Amino acid sequence: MASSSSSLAFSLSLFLALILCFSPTQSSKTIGKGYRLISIEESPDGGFIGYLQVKQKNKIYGSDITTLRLFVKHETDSRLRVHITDAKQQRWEVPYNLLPREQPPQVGKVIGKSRKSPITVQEISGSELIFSYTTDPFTFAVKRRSNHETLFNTSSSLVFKDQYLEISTSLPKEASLYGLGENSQANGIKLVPNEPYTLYTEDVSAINLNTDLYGSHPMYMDLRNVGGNAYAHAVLLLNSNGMDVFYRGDSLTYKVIGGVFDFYFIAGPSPLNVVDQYTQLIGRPAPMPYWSLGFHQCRWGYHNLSVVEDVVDNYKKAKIPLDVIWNDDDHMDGHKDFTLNPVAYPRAKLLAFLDKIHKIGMKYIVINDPGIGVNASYGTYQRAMAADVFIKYEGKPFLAQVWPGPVYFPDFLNPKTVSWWGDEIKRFHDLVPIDGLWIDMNEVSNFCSGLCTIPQRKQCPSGEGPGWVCCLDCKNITKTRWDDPPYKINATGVVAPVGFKTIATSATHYNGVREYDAHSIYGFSETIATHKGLLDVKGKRPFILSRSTFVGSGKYAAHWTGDNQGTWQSLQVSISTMLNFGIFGVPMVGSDICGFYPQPTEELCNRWIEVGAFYPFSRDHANYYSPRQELYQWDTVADSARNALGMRYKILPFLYTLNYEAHMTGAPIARPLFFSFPEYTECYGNSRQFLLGSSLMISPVLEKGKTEVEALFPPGSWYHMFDMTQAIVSKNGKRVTLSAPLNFVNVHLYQNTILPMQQGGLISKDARTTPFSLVITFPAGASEGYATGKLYLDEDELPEMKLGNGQSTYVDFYASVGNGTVKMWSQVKEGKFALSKGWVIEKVSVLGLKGTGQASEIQINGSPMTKKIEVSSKEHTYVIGLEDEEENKSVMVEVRGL
Ligand code: MIG
Repeated sequence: MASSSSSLAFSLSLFLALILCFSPTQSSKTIGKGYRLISIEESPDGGFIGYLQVKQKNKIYGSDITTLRLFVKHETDSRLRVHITDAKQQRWEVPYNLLPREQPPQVGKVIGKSRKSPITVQEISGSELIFSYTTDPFTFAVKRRSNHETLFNTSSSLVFKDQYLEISTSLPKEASLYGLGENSQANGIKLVPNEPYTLYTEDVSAINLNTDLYGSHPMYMDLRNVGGNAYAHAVLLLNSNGMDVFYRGDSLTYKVIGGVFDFYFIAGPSPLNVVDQYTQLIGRPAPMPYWSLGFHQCRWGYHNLSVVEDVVDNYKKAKIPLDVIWNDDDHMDGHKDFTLNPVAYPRAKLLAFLDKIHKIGMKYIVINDPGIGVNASYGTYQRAMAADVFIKYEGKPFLAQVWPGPVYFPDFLNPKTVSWWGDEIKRFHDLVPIDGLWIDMNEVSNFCSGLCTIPQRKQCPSGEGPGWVCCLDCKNITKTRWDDPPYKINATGVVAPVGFKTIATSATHYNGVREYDAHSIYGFSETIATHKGLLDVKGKRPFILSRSTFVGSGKYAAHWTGDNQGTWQSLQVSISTMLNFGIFGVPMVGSDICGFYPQPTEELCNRWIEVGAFYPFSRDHANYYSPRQELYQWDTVADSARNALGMRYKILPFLYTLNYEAHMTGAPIARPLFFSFPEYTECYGNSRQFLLGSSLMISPVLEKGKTEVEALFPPGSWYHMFDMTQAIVSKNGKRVTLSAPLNFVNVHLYQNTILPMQQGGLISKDARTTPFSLVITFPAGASEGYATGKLYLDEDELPEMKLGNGQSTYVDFYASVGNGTVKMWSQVKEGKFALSKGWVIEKVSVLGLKGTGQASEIQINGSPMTKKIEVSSKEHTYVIGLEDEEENKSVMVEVRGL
């Protein structure tokens, strides 16, 4: 069973080793006596520069760096940076060209005059975050000004060696932590003390719980309820080297095998403020084309084009929405990137097929792996060799093996590679007009470990089946301290040395950069190059799906959570991984719906599409060896899909507006409940429900045999999306058992909301042209209330997503009820675009009104409204046309006499 079996076996043993060897007390004693602060003063750029002297050297994990340079700067009102590095020599840092940010002053020259500072506690105040420190030993703390809480406090000593950095903070017991991934967290999003959190990108299947997976995001959000008020902040350790983060409940310790300490403290104080400030630093999430919010069907093993055509037909027949059809590597010739298999995917036929689906607005995406087949007659390889783009080992391209057999890996840190890659994308696009690219195996994954050569006699197979077994002649490389670092990450280091099934860590990138340092940014650098390539070729908003991610990947790509299983546990875990990626600034995320391997039961697939229909990125994908699992394969699943995806296609304008919000402010599309209810501690760890935006709550069934679900309802009124006359009123927050028959998913809309909807359809392009409706929710039965909502619309394939280009419209909707009158008005920015498209609001539904009151008069912009289609006791529906709307004028709807 292809890669899953190898990674499964490996991962199971890794898992066991973790259980056996990880203990919470492991090396919790610090090594050495830390550093003494010998001077500190203001630097010309408004920061502070200090120097630290080691107090007592030792040789554990290498020798200490004698003098460190401390740089502290309040970069913004809400962001404090604490950067510690070798005072004399430049060390490896996440490249500033990949992740643009302020540069700290150069090391090597002492800025200003050194002077002895008084040996007391000192403070450097910014606005909301205060940096305080002690001098001997040097420790520092970060405090929140407004409530005097200590957010970070490195009371124990600092360790700084070439290949081992350690620092700890204490934590109060009310801190609840989220983040530190990529990791499948069986216990949900809230971090659990004494579980290992290791960050190093690896091709380890996502079914492995609590182990490092494909991406590295050394960031956590800390949410605390202090005396009834919630405060959230975040801590990013911007470092791409492998690390273990030990969270013990009352403390957190970083053990990092290289780079520098580059901490960013993000003040919040709300969870939404945190992601806003965080993505301001690391890059705002990418705008997504409208169609990418539609449903996607993929699988590994669509053996030829007819199968693909058949899948598209069957979706249509079953009346299940489908926007995008995907190919895994089946379209390739011998698994080589940028090629077509002439027999299974003959070009002329493929072009005809694409022409047909493009005409109706459907899209086509294919996979692409970083490994370039070593094959003298392969054009991509020839051009790569000519441009000298590969990662090297001892001066020669580093040899690895992936699906095509022997491969070399492009070095995306090299600008020449980026140009070559762009050219390959262009050539491929000329061959096949793809709409996006799926970049897989970019951790980077290698079937072999160590230094390999192509065996003389043996033929190295390519392809499925035994293709994933390493067939090269390889030997371990242990000769350098990069291959065998003194401190082993993975909590134990016993099972997965840093070069295991990837590039040898002593291999070199552009400018002599070591794989040891750059390993976890491989996927990130490939993502940036792919984004540039697609944008240059198509001139349209790129869609990229990447398996490996790093801090900042969300600016370019969507992410799926990798190889899961058709099990209830994988379904459950998918929610926490998705929610974490929202916090990481990668809001376009989802898991393989119905599971990658092995196949789901029919019941599970029903439940999965009911969750997956609300993933920001919604795609059914399966392994080569899995039976077919398209949604139409079972009648019950088809039914569930029509219900759940039917709802998704009606709320597409809302999802698209969330995409816009994400792009503007970093706000996740799918959010943990605490984003909207941070004061309500009951919901802090909740990973069985989630919100889309601030107010649409999904409460799915996640267990076998259940037709009911117990759901938490934070305080307020919640309206049933599939039957708007039903509401759940939760005064102080409560758990409610909801009925959930097999084909039904519970989705509730919170009070105070104006939700823009359309009428749905089978392809987003069609759904997009249907009339709009607005649902206004007031607190149930309240005589007074308000509601707000927003809507963003644009020409969705423009590279940028913004106002001001004449091809977008933004509307803020407001409504209030009071004195027996409902008022609704809006503020339209650049309404011309929406009007030019003929987009109108046809219907407004008002939920939560008291009594059965017939409205005596309804006004729009002061004039009486003519058509009234439905007034029931709980739902008041009116038809409203907004055609006469003038640029930037408000539209006012008034309902009187209730
Ligand atoms: O070694 O391209 O996670 O989604 O179907 C397996 C084949 C390579 C791993 C991806 C999976 C994809 C598969 N790939």
